Amino acid sequence: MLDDTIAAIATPLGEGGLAVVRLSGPQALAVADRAFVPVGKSSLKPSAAPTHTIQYGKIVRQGRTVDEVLLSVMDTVLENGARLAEPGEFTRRAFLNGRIDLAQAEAVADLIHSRTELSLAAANEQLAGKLSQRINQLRDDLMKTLAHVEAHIDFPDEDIAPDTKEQLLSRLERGVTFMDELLRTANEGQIFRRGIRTAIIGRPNVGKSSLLNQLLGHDRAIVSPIAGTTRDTIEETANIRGLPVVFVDTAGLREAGDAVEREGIRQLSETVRAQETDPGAQ
Ligand SMILES: Nc1nc2c(ncn2[C@@H]2O[C@H](COP(=O)(O)OP(=O)(O)OP(=O)(O)O)[C@@H](O)[C@H]2O)c(=O)[nH]1
Ligand SMILES: [Mg+2]
Repeated sequence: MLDDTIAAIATPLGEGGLAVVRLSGPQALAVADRAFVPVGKSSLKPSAAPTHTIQYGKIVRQGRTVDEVLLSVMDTVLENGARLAEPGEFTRRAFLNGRIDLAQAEAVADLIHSRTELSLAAANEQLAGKLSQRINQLRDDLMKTLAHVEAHIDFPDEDIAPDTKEQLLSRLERGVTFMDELLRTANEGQIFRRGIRTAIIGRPNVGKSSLLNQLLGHDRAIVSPIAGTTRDTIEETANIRGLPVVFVDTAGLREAGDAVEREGIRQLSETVRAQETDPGAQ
């Protein structure tokens, strides 16, 4: 497998002004030489370019320019026996080596999948170890308190400078406050991660799907003057002031006509029930 020359788009698929394409393997330079035409006096063809430099040129296909590109030749790690990392492998190693903890490892996934700027900021904070620091601080505080109490019980006659009742209480209260806050922001974290689910519910033909389309800014759901147009639930995420909001368009509520519509209404009641039991539920 390592003899293969492989190529992949390293940036996420979809719309975007820039893309990074990775090309590795023994034939990487030869392949790049065929596709890349250097532009300008100082640009070199890939096989002649020193590593860690950037060459300006264009990608040409059958005589026609496809795009302008910047090309960089990296060290030939794969040729020298390294294999391509599996998804998440670098993170797993960092975790196993103790370089990051579980909260940080989770943040890597959040970072990659973050749907809005705010989610991204939250994931970055967690990755930087903010959450871990605070939890470690809490743990230290509790251990200290426990040690004091136990020392006092086990060695009442020793002359250990005891924590006063006030000191103990204030430290415990600080811990409780912190945990309360953590629990409160846990909900927030879920929202950043998965979005707020919001069902659009109402009688048939009142404009539910039109509302969804307006909120999304494109025509996702079919709109028609016929009652009972929407039969399935339709889910789509919108970025509302930085928060990911998952809108669920639903079948209009009425005495269901046929089996298909009854199923749509059943799904709707399930969505609402899930929402009631767990606000962050997917
Ligand atoms: N006048 C007016 N018509 C609207 C408005 N919003 C939607 N409509 C029209 O109302 C009709 C029904 O709209 P939909 O968005 O399909 O309504 P719905 O609630 O999704 O309908 P069902 O899926 O059948 O339950 C369509 O003909 C829309 O063009 C509005 O604000 N004003
Ligand atoms: Mg509809």
